[in-house]
Amino acid sequence: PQLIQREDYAPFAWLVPEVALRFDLGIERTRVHSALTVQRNARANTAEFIRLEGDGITPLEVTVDGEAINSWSMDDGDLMVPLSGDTHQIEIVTEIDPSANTQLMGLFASNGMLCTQCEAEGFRRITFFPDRPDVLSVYSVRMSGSKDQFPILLCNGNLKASGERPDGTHWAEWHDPWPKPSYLFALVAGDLVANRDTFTTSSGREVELAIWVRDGDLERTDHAMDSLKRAMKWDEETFGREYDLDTFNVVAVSDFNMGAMENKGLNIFNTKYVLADRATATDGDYDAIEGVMAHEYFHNWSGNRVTCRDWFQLSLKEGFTVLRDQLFSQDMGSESVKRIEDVRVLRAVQFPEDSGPLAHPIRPDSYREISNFYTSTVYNKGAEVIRMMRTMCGPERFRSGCDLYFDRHDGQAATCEDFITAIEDGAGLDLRQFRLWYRQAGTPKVKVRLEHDGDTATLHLSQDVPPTPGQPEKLPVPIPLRLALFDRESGEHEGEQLVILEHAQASLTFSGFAAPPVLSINRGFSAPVAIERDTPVEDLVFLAANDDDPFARYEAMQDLVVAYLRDAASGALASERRAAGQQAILSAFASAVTDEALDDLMRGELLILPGHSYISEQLAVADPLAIHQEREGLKALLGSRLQTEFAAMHARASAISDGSDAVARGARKVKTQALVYLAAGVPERAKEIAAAQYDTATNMTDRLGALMVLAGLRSPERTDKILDFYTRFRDNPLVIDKWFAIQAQSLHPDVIEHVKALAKHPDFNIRNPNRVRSLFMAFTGAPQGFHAASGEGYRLIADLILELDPINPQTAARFVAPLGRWRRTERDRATLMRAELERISKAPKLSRDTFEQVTRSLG
Ligand code: HT7
Ligand code: ZN
Repeated sequence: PQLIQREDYAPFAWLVPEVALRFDLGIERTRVHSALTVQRNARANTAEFIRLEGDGITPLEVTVDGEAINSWSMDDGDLMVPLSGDTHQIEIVTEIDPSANTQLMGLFASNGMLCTQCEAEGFRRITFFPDRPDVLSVYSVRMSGSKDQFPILLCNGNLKASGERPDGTHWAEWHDPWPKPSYLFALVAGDLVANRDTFTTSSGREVELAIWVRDGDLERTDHAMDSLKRAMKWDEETFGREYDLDTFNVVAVSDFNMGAMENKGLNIFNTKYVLADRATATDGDYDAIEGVMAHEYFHNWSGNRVTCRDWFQLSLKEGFTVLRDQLFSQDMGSESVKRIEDVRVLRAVQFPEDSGPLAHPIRPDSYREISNFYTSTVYNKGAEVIRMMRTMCGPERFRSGCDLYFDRHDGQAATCEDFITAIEDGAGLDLRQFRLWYRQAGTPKVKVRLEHDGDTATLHLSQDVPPTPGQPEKLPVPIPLRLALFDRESGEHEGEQLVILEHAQASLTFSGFAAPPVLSINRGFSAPVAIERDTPVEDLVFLAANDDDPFARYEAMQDLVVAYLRDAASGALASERRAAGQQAILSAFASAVTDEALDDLMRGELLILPGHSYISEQLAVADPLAIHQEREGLKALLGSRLQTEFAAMHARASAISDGSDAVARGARKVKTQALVYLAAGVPERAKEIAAAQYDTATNMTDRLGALMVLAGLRSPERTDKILDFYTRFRDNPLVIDKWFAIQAQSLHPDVIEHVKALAKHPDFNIRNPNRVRSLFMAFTGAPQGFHAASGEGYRLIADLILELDPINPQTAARFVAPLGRWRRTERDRATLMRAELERISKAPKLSRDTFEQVTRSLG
């Protein structure tokens, strides 16, 4: 497959100001008539042809200016139409079979309904078109089909007319006045019901809101609707962005490759991010729905009104929109807890990506299949990079920069460079060197050393951006570090400072410290970097107890545990240091459990141990089983030594009444945390408490928390509750996804056997991405199974990739990354992982998606 390079960008030779589409809808046969008004683009090179991209379709008729032509040709799936004048009308007829579309890209059938997914390059599977984001058109669409089968017909924009015919069909005409690229096109046809509401915008326009679901799911859409209205209001207040159509439709589908899609005026969502009630969705699900609902809505400006010039600019819309949804969720709940959660995801997913074979800059330089670049780097690191700009100029100036960006580029397909320039101009920042964050991959490492002499503390900082594939040499990047120096006696500091480390090294002096202060650095995680510091254990204990920045307090606890587990897992911990490390961790955890000044949501965060992947990141080459055993050993130690405290915390939290407020949510969070530690330390006791929590649960958070703990234990309660859970929820696919995931990611020693059996369960369906992810992606997070010394875990994932690739390549390719970490894994396992990648690479016919990921991973 061809390598597409950022440097090769050239504007398209033609403009397509208007598109008229006609769909005769059928599950097995949909006929598409498309009429394009095309004009020569004065800003591009002239061409004698127009290339209209196609993927797996054939033209049944082609006319130019009303005349059928035969002079068209096909080139690699694309339709080439010769054109001699400056303006033409091209009409093309295609026919597609949505029921055969297992890739879920383009027009596909899901549970008897028809829907589309066009980002990034799905529109070309519907009709021939310049399927690139810099071609913006005004769309008029007429849809028709059986009224029985598809009583609801939805498309982008506003409904203009509708009607019925005597033959049992009906039709609807939609018009979207906002020029948009083809990736934002959407249609839905099906038997759906709506939760309807309205929103009055700040300028007084009333917008009709509707969330469309299957009959029976309606009562689980209220939280999604509330989240949408909160997001609309927040975007007006915080970014001055108002909605711009008369209607905003959201449709939930159960077969979907990603979380959701921001099509103009017609967002399509994975049911996972729409449906919730307390009995079937966890607190985490509620938060995710709020976040994704906001994210897609925010795209209306950051993505739709201002879109991307080409797919290399993906982070322009995704990084910015993730930042916007993160800030929204911070404002809706606990700012510090949300920040900690976001950093946890970044370090668990993006840091490993940045240090592995798939590392790429937030603005990549090349790709073969763009779907492979919808990554944590583009999304989450992209958001961190923009967050740093905000940190450096402050929220008000950042807002001015964003206002300028939206004003300047409204209606355009823009670049990351355009965004940076607008922030520079609007916020008054100099971002010349900062642009390197867009060009360079790799997580910068910042070494920190604090010296004390007389009354002066000197802070030595140095940075190093590690080499990544194709980028052996790196330049220093500007790194904004929020820091404070604490007086040990008073436990206070004299104010926080923002230091920008611009060069490879810097030393800063601070006077007025008669005794060595305690350094708190990268507070609030002001920069997405790895801090390397030899902080004495007593300083970490001090910060864990005293830091007034909640993130830094969490970080001190994490550092304490990470240093211990890193050294323990690499066999570098002599028994004395081991005992001292354990003691420090025990006392930090004991104070976190009992500190009355902490709220439970924050307490729950402090009690989460650093994840397996983050600990692996600390080691050049990691032994996954050693990390797993040490981590479980530490949990057991904490669970047995703090058994009384955890049991008391569980009992206290259990007495807090059920609800959706922060207190009740915090209580649920620490209850599960208590169970996690008790299960590791005193399993017999934990079984009883967990079984009781399961039986008396009135909400999914409690029930699933208890089940998760039981799933890792050998016990009759495990069998009993797993069966009970299935029986209770067998009719709810989203809950059955949880049932698969809980078993696949469990700590149980027989997890591989469980996964093999679950893959044969009648409810397993390889065509449903949610189900595949809940079984197999969850399994890659069970180190004792995925990294089994026999290599069976790796084999299982490789087999899945090979089976799934012809069905749904986009989803299959996502499973390559866990195998791709072989270089950073202990030698014997590395050999096994590599062998599986090679086996995949030899498959006779691999998709572009999987081929690219496997090649990069072996490279
Ligand atoms: N912008 C959306 C991306 C997306 C997507 C990409 C490739 C294949 C399927 C997809 N579904 C949605 C999601 C978002 O970031 O909002
Ligand atoms: Zn997005």
